[in-house]
Amino acid sequence: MTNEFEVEQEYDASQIQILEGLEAVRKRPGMYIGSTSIRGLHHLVYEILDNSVDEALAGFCDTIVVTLNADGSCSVTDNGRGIPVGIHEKAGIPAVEVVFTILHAGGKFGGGGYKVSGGLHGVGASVVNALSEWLEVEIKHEGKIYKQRYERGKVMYALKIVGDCAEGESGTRVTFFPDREIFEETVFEYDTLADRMREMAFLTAGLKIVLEDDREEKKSNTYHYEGGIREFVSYLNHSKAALYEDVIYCNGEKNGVVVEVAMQHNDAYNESIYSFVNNINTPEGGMHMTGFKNALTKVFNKYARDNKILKDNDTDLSGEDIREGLAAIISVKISDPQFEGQTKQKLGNSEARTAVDAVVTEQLTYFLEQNPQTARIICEKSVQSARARDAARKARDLVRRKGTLDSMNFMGKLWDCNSRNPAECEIFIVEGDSAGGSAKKARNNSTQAILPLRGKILNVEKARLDKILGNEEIKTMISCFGTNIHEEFDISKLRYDKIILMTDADVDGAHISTLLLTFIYRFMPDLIKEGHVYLAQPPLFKVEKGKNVWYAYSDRELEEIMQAIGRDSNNKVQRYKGLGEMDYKQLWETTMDPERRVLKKVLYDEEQAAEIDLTFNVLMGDNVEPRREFIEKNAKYATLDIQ
Ligand code: TTJ
Repeated sequence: MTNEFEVEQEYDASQIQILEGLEAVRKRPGMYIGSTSIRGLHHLVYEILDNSVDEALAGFCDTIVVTLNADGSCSVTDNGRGIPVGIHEKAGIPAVEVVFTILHAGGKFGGGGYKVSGGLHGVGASVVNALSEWLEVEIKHEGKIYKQRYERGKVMYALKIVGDCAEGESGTRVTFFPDREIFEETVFEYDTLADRMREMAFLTAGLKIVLEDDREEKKSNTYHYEGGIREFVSYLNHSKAALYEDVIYCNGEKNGVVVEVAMQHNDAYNESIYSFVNNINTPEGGMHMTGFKNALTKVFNKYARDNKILKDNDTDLSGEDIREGLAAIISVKISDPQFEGQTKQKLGNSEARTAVDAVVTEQLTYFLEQNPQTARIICEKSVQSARARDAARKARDLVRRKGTLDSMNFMGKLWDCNSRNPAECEIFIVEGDSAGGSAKKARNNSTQAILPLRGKILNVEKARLDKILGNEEIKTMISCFGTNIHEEFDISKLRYDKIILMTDADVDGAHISTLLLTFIYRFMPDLIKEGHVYLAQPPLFKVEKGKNVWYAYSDRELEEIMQAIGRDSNNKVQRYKGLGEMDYKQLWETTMDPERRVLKKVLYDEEQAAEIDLTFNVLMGDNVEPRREFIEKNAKYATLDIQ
């Protein structure tokens, strides 16, 4: 039986091989797109989008429209040459059918160029097809509109002409509906896709990418940056105060590697440096990042000495000093990228180090000679950073010599646990002495340590290292965790498997948690990336009826309890204002007992690295305006705590 789409399909050996290939994808989707979570769902979009971006990089497309359709499908439309519709000489079927039905047959027709698609996760459009309930491709080419439809990878009908278009018009549109049998979640997240569209547009100067949401909440954003990564750096610095007007830009090609670098210092103290290969984010850095850092240190030290900013007996500026407050994007295009590292997100090609080092050395040297004022500003900031780092080192040494950074200092503050096996230990960072006292009484002292915080900790986003290391609460946490910080960080020294922030369920408690997360993110980010940081979830309400007690952790849960037990008069509902209102038994059973408590794990999505960095700075940094904008934009997600 066939419907209007299906035709009686003769399956010869090649078709059977095609179906077996796509079946393999459906059997083990995680092997092809990493996971079937929301991240895997979004990778379907990136996989299709990358093909259109390749067409833009080849110079034949300048506009891509990504549409989240009301029916739950996603369309990607470009104005490129259009996927070829001619018969593929080896396969004996149209080239476009090869792209969508034969595994890894993607890539670009014709060699050369720097493919974005087929990169790190580049599995080819056929994988998207196999994991879609249906997929339709429409191509405008030489006055005709071609169309083909597939269902779970199976061809529904041969490529056919369905209409006419203007002679000179060309392009490709792919619409796919993710398979609900495969994906846990099939509702696309607009903001997540928007972040990647913005990043892709920054990385591809001149390319216009439009993201449209035609579902309930209709909206659209256009990302178009003629300045490319120079505008990316300005975006990274938009919530900070730049130290000089220009964004420093270097670009060139060396031994087949296309190099683009943009950088600008701001008045903050952390580095925001992101690297890409063929528009693919490389959070673990690699050879291109090494080449950049080598060139920067070499060029600025030479400039500082030649211009007597560094005296003969001064020690060299360190890379960290020069990169303090630096926002930078390193983008290289290379025809055969080798990905290494723990998550295969580190560039291994040594020619990229040579190329980036050469291009940046040559062009940065020229820029500094042409812009002595800017050069001096950067060198002097680096010298100040070196002095602050020395002061911090002296503070650390002094503190260590006084024995207050070793196991003695935090004895007065930390109620440690008896076990010395980090895998079973956890430390509660508790707001306030009264909650700290309850937590100490409540805890299992074999595996649970308690560190009470006296008041709000320093906002490290606005402070320099020497001041931060002079702060008692900060020093104590560094000592308690055991890993040290920054380049001396060693996760194997972590003394607790779980670092649990336990603060009041009110605005002040949220603020303290945010200050703590800022400190951990800026000084020991791998604690978050490796999944060691959690937020305790104390109850919001206690409901008593007769001898029975219930705890509610949200307004919705309170509602459910009230409906379940009835709302008669002898119900007593207590809204907890803080942890201190619970006695230690209640604190144990509701918030600390591993058998009964709920913890929120703080997650870190590498694909959102730049956005996370920016968000911390917007929320915790000096500039009020970007924070106000952020709050206005996100207020709808907040659950207001009206006292
Ligand atoms: C390659 O060079 C020959 C002419 O066709 C070029 C090409 O493949 N262009 C192209 C492919 N433009 N857009 C695509 C494409 C677009 C989407 C949305 C999805 C896929 C798989 C390919």
